Amino acid sequence: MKNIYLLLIIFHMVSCNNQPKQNEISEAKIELETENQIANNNETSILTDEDSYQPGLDWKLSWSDEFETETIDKNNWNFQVVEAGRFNDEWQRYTDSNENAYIEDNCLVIKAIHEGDVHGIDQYTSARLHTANKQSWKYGKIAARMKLPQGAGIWPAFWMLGTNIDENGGDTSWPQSGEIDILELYGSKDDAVIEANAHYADASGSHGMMGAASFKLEQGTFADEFHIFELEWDATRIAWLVDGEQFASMPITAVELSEFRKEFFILLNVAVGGKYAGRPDSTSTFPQYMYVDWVRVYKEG
Ligand SMILES: [Ca+2]
Repeated sequence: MKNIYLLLIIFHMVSCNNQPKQNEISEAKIELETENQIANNNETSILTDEDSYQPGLDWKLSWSDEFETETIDKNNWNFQVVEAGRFNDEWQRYTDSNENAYIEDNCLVIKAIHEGDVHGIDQYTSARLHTANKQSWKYGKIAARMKLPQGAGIWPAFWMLGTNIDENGGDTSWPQSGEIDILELYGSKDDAVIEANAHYADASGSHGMMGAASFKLEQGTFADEFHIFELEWDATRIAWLVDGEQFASMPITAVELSEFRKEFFILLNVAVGGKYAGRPDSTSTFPQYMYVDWVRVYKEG
């Protein structure tokens, strides 16, 4: 009962701008009481904060995975099974084990496990899931509600690659294939900061990039609670948002940016260690979890 009372106080505090009508308050009270009962019945629930996400009036849902299936939907996702060191000297091994990626409480969970007693290459397992050859998109709003892992050497990402990349059966090598990083978090740097970036081949065919653009939380870390990460993408520009706040954008009309005017697929992974991630050390805690409540794609119109 105490919890319900507290929730009602919180509800009144957060809704004071909207001045809800009496019947709305009653409905909310019933809803909160129900939620409280569910929470009491399932105290291990990872969905501890409310999802009030709205994509905006101009956006219509065209695809989503809400992760409400019992197991990861193979119509959407591939497991990339990769040995340690293959990408960026990363220390983890990516497996297709349900120890490293699974559904829990209507979330996709990617779990980075430290298997040994020492830190170093091939001492960890994790997962890298992608939609290549199953789902791909050109333009729209690509969004996910996620709670991120943290700590030295931990490098989670929600990102996209061009469908023509040779790594997945295409005819084009990176970076000509294009890469859009919706979010990367470098636990060795700051667990309160995520970075956006985009990679392409410049006019001479060399690796070009937007350059990392950062978003820093005013308080806490991205491991504390769920946040909404969005990419808005059309023929003229790409923009990055956290919880509705745009923090980066890049025009893509230049001839050498044609990479970004074609189909991309989505990736979700948690890397451990390596050239960019830094090194796990005695301050790192394992296992580390990345929770994805949903991934949605909206079309404008
Ligand atoms: Ca969900």
